[in-house]
Amino acid sequence: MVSPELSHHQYSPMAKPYGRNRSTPHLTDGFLFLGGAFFALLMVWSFSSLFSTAPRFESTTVSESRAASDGKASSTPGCGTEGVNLRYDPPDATFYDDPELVYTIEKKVENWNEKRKEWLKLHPSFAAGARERVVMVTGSQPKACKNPIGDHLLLRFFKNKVDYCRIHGYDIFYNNVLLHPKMNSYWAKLPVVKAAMLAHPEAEWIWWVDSDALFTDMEFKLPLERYKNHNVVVHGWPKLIYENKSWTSLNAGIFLIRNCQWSMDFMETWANMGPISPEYEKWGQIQRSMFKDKLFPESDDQSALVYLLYSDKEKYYDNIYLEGEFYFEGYWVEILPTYDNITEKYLEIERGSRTLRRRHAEKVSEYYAAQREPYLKDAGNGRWSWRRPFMTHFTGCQPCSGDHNQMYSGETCWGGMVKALNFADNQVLKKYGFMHPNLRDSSMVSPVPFDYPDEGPWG
Ligand SMILES: *[C@@H]1O[C@H](CO)[C@@H](O)[C@H](O)[C@H]1NC(C)=O
Ligand SMILES: *[C@@H]1O[C@H](CO)[C@@H](O)[C@H](O)[C@H]1NC(C)=O
Ligand SMILES: [Mn+2]
Repeated sequence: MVSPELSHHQYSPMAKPYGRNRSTPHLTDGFLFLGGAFFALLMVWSFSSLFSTAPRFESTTVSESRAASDGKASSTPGCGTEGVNLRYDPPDATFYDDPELVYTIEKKVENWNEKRKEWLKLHPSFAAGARERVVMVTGSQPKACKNPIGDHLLLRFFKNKVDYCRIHGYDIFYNNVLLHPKMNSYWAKLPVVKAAMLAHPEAEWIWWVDSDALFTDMEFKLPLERYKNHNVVVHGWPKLIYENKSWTSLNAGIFLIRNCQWSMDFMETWANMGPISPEYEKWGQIQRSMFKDKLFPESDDQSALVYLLYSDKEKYYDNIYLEGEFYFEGYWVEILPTYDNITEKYLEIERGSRTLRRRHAEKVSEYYAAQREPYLKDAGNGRWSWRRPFMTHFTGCQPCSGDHNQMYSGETCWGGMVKALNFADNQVLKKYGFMHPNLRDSSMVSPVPFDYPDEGPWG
């Protein structure tokens, strides 16, 4: 069950001029994939159930009584779930009332676009911001981690995702059960993503993020506009798929998938190269013969995805956006050495901007992110850039099982994670008036002194 022992080359993106999609990738080195510890993944912990409706949706309570009758939004709809009516579900039949509908990965869902549309029509307060709405899905295995610090690390990785979602108004679902007994390890995410699509007809995108990946730029937002003609977005490089035929030509640990019928069909095809398939063994052999750099015999989700892109380019290449312009996820070994200089660069920017030094409520963080953008126009993206890397992925480190790839020492992995987590946490803690003065020391915090601006209304 422990997954494949991996050792292979790693690729990754280089900065690329903005704007063009999927032209030639500049790669250099990159990422690994994962392996082990993924046995299971997943789990749950829906935020909304924990904090119930009160704190997040305050604005809706005011005019709820007025809005409840027709499900209209009670305030301006955003791209998140603010301004929606959480207390309205009309008696009209929807796909949820269809006894034939099942959530499991083996059974087809048909006419999903129509069903979703119908549901949105009956829930107009959700319809308004639906095109931009994202639900993040992540998780880990059902059992305690074997690595003694594994559960602590997973908690911090999860906290990081919660922070990111809170700042940007996204919902998040954490799953820690195996939804299909055969779909374990790296295959476990597929049944969860499918279930999340059905559970969230209000969301246009489901965003799967591995438990070993974290946001290291809390301000960056996905350029969803760029993906408007695509149904799946994954970090990858066409040249490595079509010329090198490498199983690490993309990374399946983080992906966006549009909540639509195409994606339902795609998930079915994808999942059918996994352990639920009677042909599972055969798929492993096919992958191995096709990808010379794949060293383990079992069919895996990432090779399966590369296989689909390679063998049926016509069908998949136009639908799957291979994002190579920024760190949609990035290989931690490449990113780790850059945090210190980046921290310094950002401080330098802030020293020159009264606006960026101004204290503010966490809720308005996106405003300040936009104010910072002009200062980052020369920063580049991806490799060699001094922009904060969007996501750092601890591929091969296996925080939960501890069965890290032998290419790295455990200390390198755990120390790297602590540094990355604190680098990210500083961006959050600052809004609460504190910071980690030393990225290697998680327990130490200092208050952030009030930084008097030189002039202006609050000086
Ligand atoms: C991909 O293939 C080309 C030519 O076949 C080779 O020069 C290059 O090094 C390969 N890239 C990687 C990352 O393996
Ligand atoms: C950080 O900046 C210093 C000084 O500019 C430079 O010498 C060093 O190579 C940089 N380190 C990294 C990892 O980019
Ligand atoms: Mn991973």
